[in-house]
Amino acid sequence: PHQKGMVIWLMGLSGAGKSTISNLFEEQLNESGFFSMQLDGDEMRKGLNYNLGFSMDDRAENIRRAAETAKIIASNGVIVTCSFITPLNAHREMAKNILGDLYFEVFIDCPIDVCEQRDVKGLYEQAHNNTLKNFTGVSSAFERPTDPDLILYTANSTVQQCCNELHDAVKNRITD
Ligand code: GGZ
Ligand code: DAT
Repeated sequence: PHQKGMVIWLMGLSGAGKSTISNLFEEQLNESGFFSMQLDGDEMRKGLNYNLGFSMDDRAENIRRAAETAKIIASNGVIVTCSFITPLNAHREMAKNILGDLYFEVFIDCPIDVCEQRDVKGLYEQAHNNTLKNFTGVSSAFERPTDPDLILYTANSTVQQCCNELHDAVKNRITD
């Protein structure tokens, strides 16, 4: 089958499961012969976006650059999975405006107390100690998305179940 490019935009709190789902999804796409790539906040902030922090203006610029980068890649027929917190509705609207028909919005939904219990990188503890400022969900806003294309609940389902749901939701869009 002929592959079509698209951008799967995963958003949600730190620790919700964006990177974990993106990693398994990409692996499974590539195993089935699709060509996919991942972009994520952590990686982009080490390179292209090294000069950006976590003020709302910097987050907006981080997301703008990520969306423009994803657009270039997806326009070449690649399935791009983007993992960014994307905390505000305004950020989501910007990504959608940049990406147009390429854009597919997925809310990785997980209660904050579960993210805090996971505390994958110890950042919630630092945020509560106030050694890390402007931390999403603790000391910086996260607006619940109002109209995502798909919601994946990670608190009571496995990574594999989430990837299956994601695959079902996009399978008609990645081939022509
Ligand atoms: C939120 C922060 C912060 C603050 C560092 N607030 O769990 P992680 O580590 O890997 O994911 C978080 C990542 C968020 O970057 P994004 O580019 O996705 O954010 S945004 O879309 O809002 O631009 C976390 C780490 O960076 N991190 N400090 N203050 N997350
Ligand atoms: P994020 O990239 O959103 O910051 P992460 O992928 O680094 O989050 O961490 C998510 C943690 O949650 C990781 O330890 C795996 C665990 N987890 C449990 N169930 C999950 C699911 N259904 N989907 C994704 N991650 C899950």
